[in-house]
Amino acid sequence: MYVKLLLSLMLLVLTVCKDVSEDERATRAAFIQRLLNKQKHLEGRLKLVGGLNKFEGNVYIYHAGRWGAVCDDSWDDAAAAVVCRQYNRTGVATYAGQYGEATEKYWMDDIVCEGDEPSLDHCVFSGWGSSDCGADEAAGVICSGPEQRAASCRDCPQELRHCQGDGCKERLLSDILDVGTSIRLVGGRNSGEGRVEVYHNDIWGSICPDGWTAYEASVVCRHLALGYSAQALQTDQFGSSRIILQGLKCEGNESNLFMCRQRQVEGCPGEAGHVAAVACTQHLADLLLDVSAIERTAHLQDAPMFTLQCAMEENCLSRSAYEIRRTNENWQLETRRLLRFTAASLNVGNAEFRPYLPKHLWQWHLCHMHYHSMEVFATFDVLDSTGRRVAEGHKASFCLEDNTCLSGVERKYSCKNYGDQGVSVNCSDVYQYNIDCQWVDVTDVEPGDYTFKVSINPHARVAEQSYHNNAATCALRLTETYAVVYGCTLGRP
Ligand SMILES: *[C@@H]1O[C@H](CO)[C@@H](O)[C@H](O)[C@H]1NC(C)=O
Ligand SMILES: *[C@@H]1O[C@H](CO)[C@@H](O)[C@H](O)[C@H]1NC(C)=O
Ligand SMILES: *[C@@H]1O[C@H](CO)[C@@H](O)[C@H](O)[C@H]1NC(C)=O
Ligand SMILES: [Ca+2]
Repeated sequence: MYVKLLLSLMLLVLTVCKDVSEDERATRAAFIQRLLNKQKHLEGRLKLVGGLNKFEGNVYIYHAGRWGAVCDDSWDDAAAAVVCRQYNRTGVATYAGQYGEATEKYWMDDIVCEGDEPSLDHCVFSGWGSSDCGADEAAGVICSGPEQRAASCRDCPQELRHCQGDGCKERLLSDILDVGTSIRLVGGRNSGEGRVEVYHNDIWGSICPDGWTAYEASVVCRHLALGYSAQALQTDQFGSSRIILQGLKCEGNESNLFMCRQRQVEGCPGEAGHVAAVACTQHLADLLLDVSAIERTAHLQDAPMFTLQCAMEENCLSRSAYEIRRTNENWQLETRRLLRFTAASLNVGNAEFRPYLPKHLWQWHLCHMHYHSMEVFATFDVLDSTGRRVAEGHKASFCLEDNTCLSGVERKYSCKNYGDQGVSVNCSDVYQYNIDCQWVDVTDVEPGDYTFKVSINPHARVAEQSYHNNAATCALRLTETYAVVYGCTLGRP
């Protein structure tokens, strides 16, 4: 009986299908086309859900035909800046489903942005749909104010050469603060921490938390002879006072705060009551990038793509490689041109360098069979004479370990077997040129003279004594057949 019913149903379906007229088929095709167009149009689009207005809420992103949520692991204000830029606003991150639980599956997780990306999917993340987050881990943003004019200068290069207009004017702090002014820490649990106050026009006041980074905080600790900055805080936990200084910008190597500069900014965005604060310490790690190892080992390798599958999974190739894989049946036989080099960093500080993510958030990388404890430990860039990136900046994830140590020092950290990760004092973390992903994909770069820049701990996520030994800026000559890297100098990322 059921079988009979089923058969007649199938027959019915078959008849219906067969009877579709040309017209109907055309209508359907047009419908599907419209649907596809809509999907294309929406791809990468963001929406904010659950807030009081359209400028706040949990973040949802449209990809491959559906909306998906974003998980708050690694979510921060840099990511919020990318989201809010699409509303021409500045923003701060919210966590843990502040605007309700995620109502869609997670599309993105472990997002790490620098803040200047054109859209969220240009940030580093774990891959579409790859997430282990619960519904209560939805990431959100609060986008505030119309973005100030000066905000477009947030990434003004230190020398400001490329900046024009009022928003980019800078002056030395010593030009605007009273001669003999001092600075102090207030409200801390000990003399090494607190909110930072400066004295001006007969009052002590606070510093705007917007733009307060490890670099400014380092200078404050040095200025007060309190050692190094372990944390740059934007907080009200040490109380607050009227903000009288904004737009502060330091290189990080100044010996006192008055050698820093002030950018002209309008207003001081940030949470009410929050001010710039710092925690200083006498004990901190300090990675020193080995520039001679880069010069000594840099060379080209042409590698067939079938040997690069792991690398592709970890986003170590430039975009054209993925395009080739998508469009070319024999993509495995295509080759990529890789600029390989060794990156080694010695901890010359007086404390261990530890990853900023706690162990339970480390990511297992199946391809490379180890855990990554920092999403972005190093960046590799090839720039042309105008400073434009010509090879896609590659943000390498790493496992950190003691590969070699100075004599008399014992190796402690090892990536194997979910071991603890870090770099001990007087030990080096070494990424040999022959390790997977230890390269820049220069396949699409024309022969010529370029600048090659390697930076470790580029966003100062882990505090160090100095950041001016974390980046190598080198000359790169690329020919049809070989590459030379020379004249490297050490500086700040
Ligand atoms: C943001 O500003 C740009 C340039 O001023 C403008 O073209 C764009 O429409 C603005 N976007 C929104 C969402 O207001
Ligand atoms: C700080 O470092 C920059 C390079 O990043 C350098 O030009 C400048 O002279 C240094 N300043 C001090 C005070 O050492
Ligand atoms: C690290 O090496 C320096 C220079 O060789 C030495 O002065 C220092 O005591 C060493 N520190 C440790 C913890 O091994
Ligand atoms: Ca360093």
